[in-house]
Amino acid sequence: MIAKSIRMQQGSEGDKGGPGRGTSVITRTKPKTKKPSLYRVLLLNDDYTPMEFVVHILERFFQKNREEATRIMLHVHNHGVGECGVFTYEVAETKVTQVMDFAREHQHPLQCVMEKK
Ligand code: TYC
Repeated sequence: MIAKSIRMQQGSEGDKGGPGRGTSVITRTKPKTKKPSLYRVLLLNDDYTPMEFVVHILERFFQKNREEATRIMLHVHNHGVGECGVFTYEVAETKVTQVMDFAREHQHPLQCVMEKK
């Protein structure tokens, strides 16, 4: 976002610091509060990963309770894809890596991806 509100400060003789006469600095008056872009972390369905393993992933890495984890797992199973959560870029990237590493360790073909909202 581009700051809309700026104010001119004129330098003058006798100033403690800052620019001298005839020079100026622009000072931001409005707090800069850029909202970070958000990313969905998605699980993809496959025919081989056990349902219970997917529920465990959702509990362990996405802090879902058993009921919510089961609901999301069944949604992915029935629709092919489903949302585990929405995070900033670095957090989403970490979740995807954690899930992919854990699935690979257990030799399941589960796929986890992120997409910009
Ligand atoms: N389709 C899998 C099965 O029938 C279960 C499953 C659900 C797999 C969700 C992946 O992301 C997934 N065992």
